[in-house]
Amino acid sequence: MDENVRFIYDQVDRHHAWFAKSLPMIASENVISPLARELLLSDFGDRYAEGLPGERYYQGNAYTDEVEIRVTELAKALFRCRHADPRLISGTTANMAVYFALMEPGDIMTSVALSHGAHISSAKFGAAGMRGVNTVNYPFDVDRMNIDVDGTAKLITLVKPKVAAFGQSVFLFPTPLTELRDAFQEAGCHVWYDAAHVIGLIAGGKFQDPLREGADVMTGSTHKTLPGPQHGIMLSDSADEKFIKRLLRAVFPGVLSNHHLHAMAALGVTLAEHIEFGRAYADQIVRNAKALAQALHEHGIKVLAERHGFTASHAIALDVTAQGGGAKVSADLEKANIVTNKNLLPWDTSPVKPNGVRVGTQELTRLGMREAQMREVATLVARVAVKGEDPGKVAAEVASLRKEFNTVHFCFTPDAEAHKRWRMA
Ligand code: DSN
Repeated sequence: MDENVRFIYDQVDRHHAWFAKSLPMIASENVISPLARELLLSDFGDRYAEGLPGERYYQGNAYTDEVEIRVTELAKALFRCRHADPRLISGTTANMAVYFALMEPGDIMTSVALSHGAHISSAKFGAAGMRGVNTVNYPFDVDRMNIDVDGTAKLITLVKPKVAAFGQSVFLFPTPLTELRDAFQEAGCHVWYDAAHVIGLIAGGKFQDPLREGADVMTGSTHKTLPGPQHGIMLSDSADEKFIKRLLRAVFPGVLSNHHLHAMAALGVTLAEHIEFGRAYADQIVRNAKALAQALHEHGIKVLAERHGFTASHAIALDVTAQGGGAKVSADLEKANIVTNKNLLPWDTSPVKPNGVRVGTQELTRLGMREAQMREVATLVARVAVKGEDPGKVAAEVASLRKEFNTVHFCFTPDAEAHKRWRMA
């Protein structure tokens, strides 16, 4: 085998072996189901399909069109909405499409600040700023780890933004959209909810229901609490055809040419699986997050929003200032094969030296772990982060815990004959 090819295959093999004995707890990741994964290898990934089914710029889309129509219907059913666009190739691309559809350079958008957990695509130096959009941030209630409702209502009424944007990457509690309805009306603004982190919880009937609470448009990635392929989605329940047309045109030709048909097909499987298993999955994710937070708190780690039950989502935020800071703790945990990320806390002043660690339970839940395992995970984390034990020693116990949890749950069982028919030999 060519040396470069060998090298790349070797690294991927090593990565697989590493993750098989690790505790993956990055809040933005997940593992795809076997049936969905299989589709990522299909010939759909070699094809082009610009535009909408039946109105393509390429021939050869007979079956990809059928799939896209079905995936769109599944998304509309799961999210109970009139419009779904499964062509977005990522959450950030979906967000860029919102900027193209609803904002012009110079417009004002109100949004959550980065230090309060917002995503980089809403930042001045991210996609928002690059579209020329001026952002004004909401006041934040650090104790509740949520926007301050009264201050936010006042700000929206005063600033009258073109778009009021919501959504976070450290997304612990539902956004009080209903309470802000009057402010939206007074400002005459569009309401956009970036659901990337919590979209699987929303679909599973947990967290909140933004499209019923005042959001005109909801975007998301499809590989976090919705455990699908790395892809994106845009949803709206608006009955305004002109508004939907603006969204559609912003997706194509705005931010997309082709749209990664293999991932779109895999997303269809994920949506079908979430219709079947999503409620149970979302419920267990949140239970696990609460159990993990409580156990870490009992081990002496400062978990944010203690007075409010720590979290209502898949994620928890740890203040590890006392343990040496986010960079040190996440690096030490990685040596024990516990994979997390350092994260800014609301009061952090240096983005390169954050004092937080963000943790998510969606992937461990997908692997079948429940509250009892969360308590074991908390003990392993504390042995490294609080007691300063040798991470190498802890890694052996991480591997032994992981041994019992190595299959993907909350998904259909593959039918060996059906799904391997078209596979290349
Ligand atoms: N930056 C990702 C996260 O980890 O939240 C989302 O794109």
